[in-house]
Amino acid sequence: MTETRPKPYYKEPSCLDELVQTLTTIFDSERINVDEVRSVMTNYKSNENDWARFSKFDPHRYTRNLVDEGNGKFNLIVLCWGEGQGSGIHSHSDAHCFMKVLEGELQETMYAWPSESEPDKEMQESQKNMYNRDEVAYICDADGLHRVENISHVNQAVSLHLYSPPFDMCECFDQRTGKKQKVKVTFWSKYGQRTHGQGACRTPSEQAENN
Ligand code: 2CO
Ligand code: FE2
Repeated sequence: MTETRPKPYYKEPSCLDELVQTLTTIFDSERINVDEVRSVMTNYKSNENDWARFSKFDPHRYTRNLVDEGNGKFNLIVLCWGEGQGSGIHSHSDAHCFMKVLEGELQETMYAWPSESEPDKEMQESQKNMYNRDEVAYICDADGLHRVENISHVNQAVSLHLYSPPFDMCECFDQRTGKKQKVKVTFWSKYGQRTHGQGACRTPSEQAENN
């Protein structure tokens, strides 16, 4: 079949506000083209002046800072990763997940979903990817699970995440057994203002401490 819809052209966003506007236009439509979103996010060139007000670090874990709610269609979030901080292994609640590095470098380790017929088995790593400034990663539940880490001991990292549809629960997995637990994900700040949530996809030991 031939494609009848003309391919829309989105000019390079010159700042974060322009990126938000373009994303809002794209997500207004029912069908999302993953490559289109990825290329628009890649074309925005990270400028700290745009995102400094969302960049907030916590000494204990990475933070999630809400930038925009995309007219209810997506959440755009700045995540701040201190040296050595990372997430547990998690899913994405049937949402598209785009992750663009704004500063530093992030390592993504992907895992296959644990098999229900083989409980208590160590989870299988399927891929490791490094992402540098301005690169954009994509994952959805059909691709598997991941953990994201700032493995640097000297540099912080900051990333911009788009989740569509927005979600506030995800599943966290224990690497050794594949056992999962539902976790609420919240925001460390919203629109630059501090909130009082914990905020992260937690590792199993963090969950044990707080639950
Ligand atoms: N999904 C994690 C979170 O929103 C970050 S890893 O990149 O998707 O907390
Ligand atoms: Fe994730």
